[in-house]
Amino acid sequence: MLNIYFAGAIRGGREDGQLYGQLISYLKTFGTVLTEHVGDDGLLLEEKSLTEAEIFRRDMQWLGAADLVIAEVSTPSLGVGYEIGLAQTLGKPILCLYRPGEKRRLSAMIAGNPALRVGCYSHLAEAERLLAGWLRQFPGKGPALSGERSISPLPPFG
Ligand code: 6IA
Repeated sequence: MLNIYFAGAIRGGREDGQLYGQLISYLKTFGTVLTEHVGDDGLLLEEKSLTEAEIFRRDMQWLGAADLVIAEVSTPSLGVGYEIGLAQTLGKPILCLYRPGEKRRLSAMIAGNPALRVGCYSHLAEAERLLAGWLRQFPGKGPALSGERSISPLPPFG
């Protein structure tokens, strides 16, 4: 089963929080989403019992364990940008999802980065199609199976 690291803005702004939750629900049919709290304000509240250092350490461990990273980048976020940069250094396959808007333009550090796949969309169904198409290249795709947990090696990305 795939271990998926989903990144989305938290302190960058929660305007898309519900959308993250919908994307995460969809991603859960492909594997384990390590960062479910990003799309769930209830779970985020529970994070308040953790120190900032504990959150950082745990997220970095999850990022290291992830098979791939999906980042919703429509709401600019320092944390998401940091995670994308680190994921690239770690050699993780990365898909960025972006809703073009009139007020905001995507950072050139993302839009101009040849190591990233940026998928533009305007509706949830479109984002789901992008995700399904991108995830097709990875073994372990498809609905999560109960029982034994096995992680297959990834094909080279590019
Ligand atoms: O700079 P941002 O806060 O927008 O960064 C968001 C990104 O950093 C997400 O993709 C998360 O993976 C990670 N991140 C930032 N803050 C947290 C957090 N608690 N819990 C988990 N992951 C985080 C923040 C404080 C909470 C008590 C509301």
